[in-house]
Amino acid sequence: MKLSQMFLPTRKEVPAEAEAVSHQLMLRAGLIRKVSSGIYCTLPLGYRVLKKIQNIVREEMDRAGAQELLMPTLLPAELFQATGRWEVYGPLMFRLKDRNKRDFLLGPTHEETFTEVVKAEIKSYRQLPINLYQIQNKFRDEIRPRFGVMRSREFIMKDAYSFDKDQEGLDESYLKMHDAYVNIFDRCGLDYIIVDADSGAIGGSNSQEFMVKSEIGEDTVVFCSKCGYAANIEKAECVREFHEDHAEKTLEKIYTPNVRTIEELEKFFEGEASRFVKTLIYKADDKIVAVLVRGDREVNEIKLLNLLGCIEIEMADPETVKKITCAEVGFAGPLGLNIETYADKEVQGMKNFVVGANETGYHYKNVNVNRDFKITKTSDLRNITKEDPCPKCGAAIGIAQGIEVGHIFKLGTKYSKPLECTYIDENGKEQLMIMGCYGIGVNRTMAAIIEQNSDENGIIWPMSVAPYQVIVVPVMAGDETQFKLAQKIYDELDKEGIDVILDDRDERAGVKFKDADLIGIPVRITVGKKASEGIVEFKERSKSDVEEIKEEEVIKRVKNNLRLNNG
Ligand code: 9G3
Repeated sequence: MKLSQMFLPTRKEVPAEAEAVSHQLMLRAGLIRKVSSGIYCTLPLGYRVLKKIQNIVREEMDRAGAQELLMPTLLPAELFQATGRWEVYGPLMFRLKDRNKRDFLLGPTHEETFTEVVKAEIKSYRQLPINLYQIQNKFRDEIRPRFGVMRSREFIMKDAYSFDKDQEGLDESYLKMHDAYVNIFDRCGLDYIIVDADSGAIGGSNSQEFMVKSEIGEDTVVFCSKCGYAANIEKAECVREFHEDHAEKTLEKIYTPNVRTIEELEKFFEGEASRFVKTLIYKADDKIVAVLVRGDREVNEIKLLNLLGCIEIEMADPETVKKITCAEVGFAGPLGLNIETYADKEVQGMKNFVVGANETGYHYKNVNVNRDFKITKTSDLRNITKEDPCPKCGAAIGIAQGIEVGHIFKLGTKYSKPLECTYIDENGKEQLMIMGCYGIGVNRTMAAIIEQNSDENGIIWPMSVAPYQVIVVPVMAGDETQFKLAQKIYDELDKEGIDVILDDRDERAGVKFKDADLIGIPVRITVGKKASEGIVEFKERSKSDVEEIKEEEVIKRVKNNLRLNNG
């Protein structure tokens, strides 16, 4: 490919709306362009990377015995109505009607679709196990698309579904997928950890996430360097028991004008945040509930979601809070609330604490559970903190941000049961198939690779996914000797089947070098003033040193480099 002919709109300036490095670089390096909020087009250079990632996924999935197929993205509502997911996913699901006013959706995931197809065609235990997968666009109407393709409303997912006779079979299929994912992310050059994760609304027994450590990761990972425990904070258990056994003091209502936040409460009452209990009002699907946690804690919304068994929760808006508590935000408390009240188990163990009085300008002090208000249910509802012990071995834990690039689930009969996906076993008895499902975010994987492989000059593609493996740069535009030698080297590399690009643009050397660094091609062959002596420069994007080599050595050096970098 010649750069002068390539549709490669690189940009110098960093777009204001791009916060994440990968988002900035994907725009500047001409890999993607935004079409609408959370909707991107992938330009030629970016698409070459996506295809390489998809091929790595394909090779490893096929090697693990999975079979690729392609489902429609346009799905009939009946599929999701059969599992009750048509209603519950609410605004997250893109819905539309066809010309006959029939309900359809754009597929956010395909459990139902795969299960229906397998149910229709597989009858006997002899046909099991089977693992089917696709690489296809998914649609989810995210509330807050952000970080470019990291959280978008249309994205490419590899989604696989395994069907087994029994639990042991699923355990085997799951392990094969686990190992395939290790190969995939290793070959993509990613530094990741595998964490226990919440299975959420998708349900099923347990799941694991493949997390790429990055400070812009939306997920928070808890890990113990002593015992190897690693879990998404959504799932990490707070195991420390907490119990105060002071005598219960008399309840007092205190005038606390304009004291709303925990900090203001700490100043007013000269106590620390652990003496207060926050009352947060949540909208859980269409129910309003109160959630209590100690003043210095955070509600873990996934733990809350699982406790309430609903699909979507969000903090109630100020109007609702005012209506429910008859007070401005900041004065909410559990006393006299006639809504379900859920408390983190730490609150259960507290004595004589402070809460809002459900009256603007007032708080209660010396509040005690049971005497002053009832808790509907107590549960571990808070986020683990660095001060908490490892849930597994009690040692100190670490907490870091991560980007989820893969997620594998043991589903059991979560979908085969409602859809009656059964087979006839060895004894002629009808049995439910036991399922697993396995996802990889392809665009997100590309962005995560950039997050972990870039510097101030741009992207540093690992050879295995680089859009081109070599860029040949003649330095002096218009210098016959240099252009001829550059063209010769380009042709030889091309003939060897190496992905090579020639920067034949009529540009200054500085611009060419800057662009080569920005788009992150792993190897640069520079043809400069020593071209007349048959000498060129060999430079790796990931290293600073530049080596002069004879033009006859180029093919060998490049092939050597590809071998070393599993290109
Ligand atoms: C929906 C909508 C959004 C969703 C889902 C369903 C996430 C949904 C979870 C999964 C689980 C696995 C197969 C591949 C691996 C991940 N967002 N999930 O089920 F209707 Cl609108 O997608 N699916």
